[in-house]
Amino acid sequence: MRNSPPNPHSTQNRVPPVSLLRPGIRSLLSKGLVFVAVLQCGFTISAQTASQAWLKYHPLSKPLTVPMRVSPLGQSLLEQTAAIELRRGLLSLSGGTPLESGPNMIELGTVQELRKQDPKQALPSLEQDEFLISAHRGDLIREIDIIGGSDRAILYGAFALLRNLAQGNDMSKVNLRERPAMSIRWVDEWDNADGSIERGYAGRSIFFDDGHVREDLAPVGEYARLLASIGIDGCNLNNVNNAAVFLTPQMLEGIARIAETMRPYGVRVSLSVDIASPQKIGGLNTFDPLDPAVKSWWTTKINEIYSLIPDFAGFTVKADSEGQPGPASFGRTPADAANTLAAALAPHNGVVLYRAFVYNHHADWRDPKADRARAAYDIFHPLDGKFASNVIIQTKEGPIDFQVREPVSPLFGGLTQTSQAMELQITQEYTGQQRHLVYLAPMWKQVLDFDMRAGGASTPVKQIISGKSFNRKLGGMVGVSGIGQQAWLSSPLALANLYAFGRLAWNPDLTSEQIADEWTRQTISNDPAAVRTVTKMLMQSWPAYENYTGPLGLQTLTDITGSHYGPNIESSENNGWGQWHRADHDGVGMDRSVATGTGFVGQYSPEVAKLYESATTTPDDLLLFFHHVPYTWKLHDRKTVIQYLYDSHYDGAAQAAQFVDEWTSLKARIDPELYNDMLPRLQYQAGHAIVWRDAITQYFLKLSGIPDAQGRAGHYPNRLEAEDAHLTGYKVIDVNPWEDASGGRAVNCDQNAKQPSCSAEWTYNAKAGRFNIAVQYFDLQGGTARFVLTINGQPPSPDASWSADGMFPTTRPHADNSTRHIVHNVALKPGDIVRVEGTPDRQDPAALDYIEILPATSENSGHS
Ligand code: GCW
Repeated sequence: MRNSPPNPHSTQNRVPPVSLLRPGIRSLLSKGLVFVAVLQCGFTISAQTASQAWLKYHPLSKPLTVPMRVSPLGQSLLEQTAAIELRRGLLSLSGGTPLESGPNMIELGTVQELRKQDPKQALPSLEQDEFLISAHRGDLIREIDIIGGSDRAILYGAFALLRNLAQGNDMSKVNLRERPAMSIRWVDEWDNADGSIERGYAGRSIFFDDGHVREDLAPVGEYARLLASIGIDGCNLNNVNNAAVFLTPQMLEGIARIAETMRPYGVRVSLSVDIASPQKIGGLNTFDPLDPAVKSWWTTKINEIYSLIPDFAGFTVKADSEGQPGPASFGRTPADAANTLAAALAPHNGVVLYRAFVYNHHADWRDPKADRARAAYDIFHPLDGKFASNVIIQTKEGPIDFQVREPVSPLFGGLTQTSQAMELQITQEYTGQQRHLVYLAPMWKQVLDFDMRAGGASTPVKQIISGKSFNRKLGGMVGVSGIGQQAWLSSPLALANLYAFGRLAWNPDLTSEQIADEWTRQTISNDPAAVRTVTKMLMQSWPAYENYTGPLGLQTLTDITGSHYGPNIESSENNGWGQWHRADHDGVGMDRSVATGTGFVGQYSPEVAKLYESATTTPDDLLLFFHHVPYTWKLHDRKTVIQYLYDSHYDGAAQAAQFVDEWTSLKARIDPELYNDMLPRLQYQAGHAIVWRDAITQYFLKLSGIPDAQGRAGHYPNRLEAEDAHLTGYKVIDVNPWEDASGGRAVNCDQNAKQPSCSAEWTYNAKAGRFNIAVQYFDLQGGTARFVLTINGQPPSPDASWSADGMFPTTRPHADNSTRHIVHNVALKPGDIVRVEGTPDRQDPAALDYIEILPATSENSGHS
């Protein structure tokens, strides 16, 4: 199947964000007066809405269990927002019941407001972002109070109430008191000023275009709603690379508009800064962080920012990393750079999130002691205690780079006198780029729950980053979000990751299943079968992806110098990037032990190091991250490493096929638009999982010389290779890397005027019957080739002709764009001529890998 185009935007619930309403309407809305009218006339300002994500508020099948009248005690912007959100949500959940005017009500207020109203009332003392929701029932009146430690907490309470109601929970006797575990709950955008997004897979930026802040900020307001609904309080707007331009006066004015748009939702903006800005845009001849002129430049710039954006949250810094300038150029440390910024931000309560992602990407791969995994700890641990109190060290969850599985970064246990945040990726850079379903919460949970045993005590990562373990005021979680104009994250199910990120930053003790369940109920349906099936799919998706990409701690075996998408096993080796797996003829894995390897293991506390130091005690799923072992090494269940590599890839691909069947089982139970949007994505994934499976199993078969005990790897009895076909016009090509194509080769149709199309023909000579025919081809960027399959000159069904119109990376045939189209239920008998005709278009040469004759299935089965 081909990848479907982006989701057409849903038109449900188009109500503009609070920030875009004229003040007059805003105040009427906050009093509840014109809300029905607003809902009805639709206000179609923004095509991109929060209702495309989880804020759908589908009408419930039962009557609401809470009063519909919402009465805020105060007038602040956030309290108004809370009232508006509640009215909007209740109206929609109740199926449009007119707003009540009787005595029953939901009352909103801060602790101070309530105290003012009734000085005798016993009130709890609440922290800044803490809320209490409680129900009171008298003889004549039902009331629900949402009390906040601040007006933002009231907004969080309002969303918590709606979240529960949307899941069908009875809130008539509610008594819910919550506060966020972490003070930093930020999303990072890697948006560029030109509107492109680094590692974004959902179209262009909602913030920037062509060097400016966009005129239309309606989607930004909708995004802020989404963020606030899960308790996210900060949004860093721009890419950590190439950030200097964002500090120009013209840009800052635009950023102030963004801040204004997000402010009604309590989301504060921050910026990534380039440490070389004083030189790049400030006209100085240095950016040495200890130079007085540089310090004063930053102070002036920061004051300018705060004069435009009084609640500006702070800076994120990537320095001395992957070509970005940094303090090392002047012999200064990250602490010197961070503290210079921190000093200028401190009077405004701003913070610096300094990224620990600092490493040498020109490492010597011939040096067995070189190890990128060591870098963060080696650089930052010695600086512990040297950072100003408003500096937070932001560390990626693992020591390499968002791979499908890594151990937890040892730095979390190595900074006991420094505030820390964990950075993770919501955008699926190394995990299938949203074309593959990968629910990441289980992966994040493993990190959050991992006990670093720092100082020999219980110190799970979640306690460290929430500040509890080492008694720090600041700390938290930062998610690189990658949202864009195409339905936020392009794939509807990928939004579960954004949701899960916020929920875990609020409460890292929630389980991934609970979060999947909540998300599904709000987004898809409360139907038990739908909830069960979608939750199951989500929970199985990361293990499945790990199985068919990089099991046993091999990391994602992807094209690391290119797209980071399809398989390219050797791209990790023989270069300075340090994502080495050291596979050779005898064995695989990187020795990071203290005794014989790079010594990385020694960066963990003794108890954790003891676990990883020996290959026999290292958990199987991280074995090859920590050790180089022969292919015949026995895992804990006695299976050999090589056999596990084969089995896991076949299991993972089978699991991906299963997702299609699970999804189709929901057809009658869920919204048809959602159903149809997701189905081709899952079908594509099932096909691409086979590409991954075959690439890695073929590769390790050849390298190890050890056959698959089940005879699958390298043997494809139902396949007819394009290079073996009778070819007209098509030319045989070598695919690079070879494992990306079946047998290492494919055929290309070079366009020329005399011959507008090419064909490959095979004579069928197995038993007669009905079959599915899978055509494996390469769908390149820069053109839309066309294909037709015929049997004895006739297309067997309407689905036998199709266009290669998917959106895949790169412009040469390899695994990134290898995809399959299945023609179902075709009658074949010996002697039949099976022919594929390819018509190239511009840069797309209609390249073909093979066809595969499979048992016939129904059209929407994944097992084809
Ligand atoms: O993983 C790498 C990404 C880069 C990114 C970098 C980082 C923003 O491939 O695109 O740059 O990490 O985190 O800084």
